[in-house]
Amino acid sequence: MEDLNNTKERVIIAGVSHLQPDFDYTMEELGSLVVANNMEVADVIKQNADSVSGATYFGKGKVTEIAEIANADDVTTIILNDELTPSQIRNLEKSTKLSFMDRTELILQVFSNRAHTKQAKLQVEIAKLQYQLPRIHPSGNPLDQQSSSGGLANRGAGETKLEMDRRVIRKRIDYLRTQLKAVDKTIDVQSRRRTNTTVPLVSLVGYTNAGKSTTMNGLLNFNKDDSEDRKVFEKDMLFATLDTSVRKIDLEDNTSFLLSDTVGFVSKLPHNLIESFKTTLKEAADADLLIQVIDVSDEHWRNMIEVTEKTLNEVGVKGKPMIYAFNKADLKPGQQFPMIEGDNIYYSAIDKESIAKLVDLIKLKLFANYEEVTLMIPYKNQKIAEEILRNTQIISKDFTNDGSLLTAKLSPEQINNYKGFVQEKAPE
Ligand SMILES: Nc1nc2c(ncn2[C@@H]2O[C@H](COP(=O)(O)OP(=O)(O)OP(=O)(O)O)[C@@H](O)[C@H]2O)c(=O)[nH]1
Ligand SMILES: [Mg+2]
Repeated sequence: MEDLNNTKERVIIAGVSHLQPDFDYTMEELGSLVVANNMEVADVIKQNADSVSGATYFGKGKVTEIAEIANADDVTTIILNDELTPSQIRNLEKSTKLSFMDRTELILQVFSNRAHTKQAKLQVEIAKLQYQLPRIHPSGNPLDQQSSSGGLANRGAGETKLEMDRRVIRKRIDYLRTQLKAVDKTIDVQSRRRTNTTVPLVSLVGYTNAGKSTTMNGLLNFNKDDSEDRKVFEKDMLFATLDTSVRKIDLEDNTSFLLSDTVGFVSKLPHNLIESFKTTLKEAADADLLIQVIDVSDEHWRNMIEVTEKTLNEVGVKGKPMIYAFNKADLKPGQQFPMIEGDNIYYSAIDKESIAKLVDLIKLKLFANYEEVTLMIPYKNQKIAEEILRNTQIISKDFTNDGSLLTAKLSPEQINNYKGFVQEKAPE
């Protein structure tokens, strides 16, 4: 969202190192998340300590220092690099009179601002309520307005206000889950599984801002009948994409595949959020091939691969064939591109030649187990002949007295589907 009035809230970001090897990097990223949430970083405070304090996250001296710096900077909000316990936040707020927001809440806010589709909105709201559930307390809880409408009379005997508030939140989560299920179902029905099972699915995955959507648009451009309205949204900001888009890419040789673009990852992505986004990531789980897009011009790219693979594991996406697509090679001095090395490609999503090379690699990976077979399809099965002509790479066709004689490259699944018509397989 653009801020036209330029009245961004200034905040301080702060964190304890507690033996995290990538501490500095996660702090830098916290700064980017702050910017993504339309706020401004006024100061950065770090504490080097092997562990966090159970009561206040920071050590005592640091808490005093934070209060002083905030005062001098004229800042009232501190953003923390980890997810804190509800009591840690309360203790910090009590002793400093400042307000504290942890990394989880910040990420939830960014997602909340970015959510446009009904599915994304529901997913984010569920994750937000789950985050709030253990954190509400009788004073100043977020659902005061809703819960007060029932009035005292509606409360069960002995039920405290806190219990009632929690009950209201749980009910709301249940309600939203039912809604989400209905939306997911509609989307699933629209998905390729119902309409076309023979076209392989390729999923773009990776860190946020790596260039997944730009890569998708590059591949759409490459498509033989490209049209503007099939493009997806790409922008230099964290979490530009929150939902999944699937597009069919038709290649010149009559092969095609479905391509999906989805939400990106970030380190310490809240568990609740990952849970709620599982359905969004379903396309990746169903994919025949994953393209992990990596911003190779960012010095932290190794870290980003690690986070991406850890998150994919968490949502149960394991052991899939993968292309490592090192993007933004144009921004890395001295990096040769486009260049393929095994399963790796160095490329730039905004460079046509790069996209052509990427297509080569996709084809190599995707159609590696395809075989050339000859089929004789009697004219009474004309529909099947049409299906093959439409969906596969045809090597030769001949319309004989007995029927259509087609030689085509088929997947093992297709060969099985049409096995009654297969005449011979080409020699290995
Ligand atoms: N110079 C250069 N810029 C690129 C390249 N690929 C992507 N970008 C830019 O990087 C920014 C992020 O690109 P997106 O495609 O939106 O990234 P994404 O991975 O979809 O990000 P999220 O949807 O936020 O997860 C945009 O400003 C793109 O124009 C590239 O190869 N070279
Ligand atoms: Mg995107």
